[in-house]
Parts: sequence; structure tokens; C-alpha cells
Amino acid sequence: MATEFKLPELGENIESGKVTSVMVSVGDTIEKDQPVIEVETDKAALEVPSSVSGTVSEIRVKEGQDISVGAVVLVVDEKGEAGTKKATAKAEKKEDAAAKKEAKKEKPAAEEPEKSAPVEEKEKAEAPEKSEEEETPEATEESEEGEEVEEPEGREESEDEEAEAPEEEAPGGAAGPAAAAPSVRRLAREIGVDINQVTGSGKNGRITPEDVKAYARRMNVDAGGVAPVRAAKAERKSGASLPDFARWGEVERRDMSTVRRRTAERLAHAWTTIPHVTHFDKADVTDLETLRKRYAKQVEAAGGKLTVTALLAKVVAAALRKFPRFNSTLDIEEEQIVYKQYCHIGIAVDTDRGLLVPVLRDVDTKNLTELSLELTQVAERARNKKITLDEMQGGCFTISNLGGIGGTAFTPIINEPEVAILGVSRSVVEPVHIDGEFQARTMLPLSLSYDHRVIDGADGARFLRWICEALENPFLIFLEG
Ligand code: CAO
Repeated sequence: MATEFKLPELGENIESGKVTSVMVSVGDTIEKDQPVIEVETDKAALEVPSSVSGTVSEIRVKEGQDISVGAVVLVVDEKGEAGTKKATAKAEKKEDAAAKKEAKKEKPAAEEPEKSAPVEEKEKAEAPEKSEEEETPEATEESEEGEEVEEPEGREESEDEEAEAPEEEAPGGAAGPAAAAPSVRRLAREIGVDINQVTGSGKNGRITPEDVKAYARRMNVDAGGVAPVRAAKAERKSGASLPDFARWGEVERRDMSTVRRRTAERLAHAWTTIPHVTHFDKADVTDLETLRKRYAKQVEAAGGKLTVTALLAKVVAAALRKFPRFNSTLDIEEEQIVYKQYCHIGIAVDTDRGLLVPVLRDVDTKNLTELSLELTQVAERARNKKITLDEMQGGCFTISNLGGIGGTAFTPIINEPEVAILGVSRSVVEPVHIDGEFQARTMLPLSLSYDHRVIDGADGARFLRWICEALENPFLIFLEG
């Protein structure tokens, strides 16, 4: 029995994502709960486990493709008939590709919808590029419908598939998207050429990089040196276009990942809309470090690592209780400040895919051992792409500890819609003047960025001073936290 495995819910308010990896092939036997694809959403990359077991007879997605919740990912044959299907599908596809090649010879490339491009295994890695316009949710829907350009091996065409093909007009009046590899589309975008206006000279009328460059050269003459797409995009974005870096040396362009794009958007928005102030202070953590070392083994035995970050989370939770304004959100439309009665703290984690901020829940109710264990696990999951989007939502305050890497101070950007963030730099042993003499003390540099619309400078200074004092004398947490 053939069963469709559809993309399940990925988290609250998440309707789609981008397929970054397909982890199975047609003919593979898969088990229920086995990860089959990796999907990148706004903030997280998730391995999506299959809800069915059996033999994969069709793969309906490919790397680079946008996919919505509910879309079919795989067809799994629970009776193991995939082998026959695969062979049939392959044969059909070959015939179909040959027929399309023939048909194509009779049509100019620019008028040929990309859907009809020949299916070649090597093209699987070249996921079709989306234009910027397609990145809106509505356009994503359309693009998904049209994602049949480079069909994964083994996919059977349904009888009415032609009827499902998108009939949208390509920009520039052509009957459909131009036939070109994603790298060629990227090149066209980068140099400001509307790919749909280019006539392909490659195999089966496909557009080659040379076609794009030749067109660009002609355009530069025709349009006074400014290609229209580039001009329009530049105008839309910032009014300024980048220089041609290749004039000064070799360059390489790479697409931004979803995480990078989303981080850029969020940080730019926070930086340009929130009036930030960053306040600096230093905590004497000499005694705390002695305690941390003393109890490290005990926490290790429980499976965690007693780190500076875990200690800070605990201290910050107490500080948020004492200074509730730091645990709030500004609702500018309603002209209200929303005070949260819970204490969830986000921890910035450096991963190879960029910055992720998993949230530790109810930090005020957990002891240090529990928090250390949780932080160890959550940071590992973030780095192994196992973190879910839900785990990164609902934070009240963020801690960003760069001390393990180095630095004396930095100005962290507030993680919207929070109102403050604590930056932590590297602790160093330095001379501190105490009781008339210099003593060697371990000092931890802290930077607190806060939203000046909500928090006054004096409050910022008091909040951070309290954190420093609580780190110096944790008894304060019992007294006041
Ligand atoms: N000062 C001095 N040493 C520090 C330190 C600090 N502020 N913070 C950590 N260290 C040390 C730790 O003691 C540890 O040393 P040992 O291995 O000798 O014990 C080492 O650095 C590594 O620390 P860690 O990573 O194991 O543990 P952590 O809790 O301190 O950090 C985490 C956890 C997830 C915060 C960290 O791994 C991380 O990803 N940091 C980067 C955060 C980031 O990218 N921020 C930028 C966001 S942009 O605003």
C-alpha cells in the first residue's frame, strides 16, 4: 500500500520551510521516526522524521525547494513494491524526457517553461532558484506547485499532472520561466539581467552563462549601462548597488541561508527601531569561580557542565524578579508595557549555521544542576540541528556569552520583542584595589544593552550592578532575588 508522508507541523505559526537535505533515496527502507529530510525554517534547521515505515517509492521534494506544512514529502510503499515502481517511473521518465527534448528543439528557449526541462540526475543538486518576489508566502505556494522542474528520480507522473502545471506568465511576457540552471539564474540576478529575456544557446535551448553575459553586454549598450532588473531591485532595497568587486580580484558569491537571512532581518530591525543603550560593568567572580570548580564534578556526574552561562542564567532570573521591567515587552500600538509573570531565558549559541537562541524555561524554578544539564543539552541540540522552533520562542531576556572565545567588551543587540540583553566577555585576572592594596581578582566584564524607551539609564545601571553583586555574593539571591 502506498502511503504519502506529508510535512508535519513544525511549530507554532510555521507554515513552510526550505528543504536543505534529503536524507533518503528511492528504494531505501525506512523506519517510522527515522529522519528523512532536513528543513530549515526561519530560525532552525530540523530533521523531520517519517511517520511511516516501508520502502521509499517516490521522493516529492528536493534540496533547495520550499515546502509547506501538509505537502507530500515521500511516498512510502508499505508492501515493498517500490522496485517495480521505480523501474517503471524511470522508464517513463526517460521516454518523457526524450519527447520533451524533441519538442524543445522546435521552440525557442525563452518560451519554454522550465517545467519541461529534461530531467537529469546531475541537476538534482541544483535546486531551482526563487526570485525575490517568490519569497513572499503567497508566491511560495505558487512555486511549490511549479516545483516539477527537476524531478527527483523515481517520481511517477500522475495522469493529470499537466493540468496541474502552473500557467503563470513569466516576467517579460514569456510563456513560462526560462530554462536555465540555478547557477545561471543567480548569475543573471547578480548582474541585473532578466533571465526571461535571454535566448538560450545551450543544449536543448538552455541558457548558458555566456548567453547571460552576452545579453548583459547588449543591455549595457541599450540601457545606458544599467540593466533594468538590477536598477529596480536596487531601488527597492536601498537605493544603492554594489560595485563590481571582480574588477579588483576574484570573488565568490554564496546564497544566504535561511538562518542568516532571518538573523540579518531581525537584527537590522531591532537595531534600527530600538533606541539601544549599552551599559558596562565588571563582576568580581574570584570566589564564584572557586565554587564553580568545587562543584563541577557533582554537576558533571548529573550529566551537565557547570558553566559561567548556567550561573549567569540563575543570577539573571533572580534579577528579573527584582527588576520586573527587564522582563517586559513594549506594546507600542497599545501604548502598554507587557510584564511577563514567567522567566524564560534565551541563550545565544554559536553554531556552524549561525547564531541560534534556544530558550531555557522557568529558570527561576530550577536549580543550578538542572539548568547546567539543560543548557548542555540544548546547546548540543542547537549545534546538531535538532532544536525545534518552539524551543527558541517565548524568551524574556537573552544572555550572550562570548567569553569562551575572547574579547573585553561588546554591545549586544536586543533580541526583539525583549527589552534587554546581557553580553558576557572573557573574565581575566587583574589587579583590583581593595582595602588599600592591589589584589589579583578574576573580573568578568558584562555589557547590558537595553531599550531606552522602556528602561532609564539609572535602572540599567542598577540592574547590572545587582547582577555583579549577586555574582560576587550569591547570598544576595536568597535575600532579594
Ligand atoms: N570568561 C572566561 N571563560 C569563559 C567564559 C567567560 N565569560 N565563558 C566561558 N568560558 C570558558 C568556560 O569556562 C570553558 O572553559 P573550560 O572548558 O576550561 O571549562 C570554555 O570557555 C567554553 O565554555 P562552554 O562553551 O563550554 O560553556 P559556556 O556555558 O560558557 O558557553 C554557550 C555555552 C552555548 C553560551 C557557548 O558555547 C556559546 O555558544 N557562546 C557563543 C555565544 C554567541 O555566539 N554569542 C554571540 C551572539 S551575538 O550577540
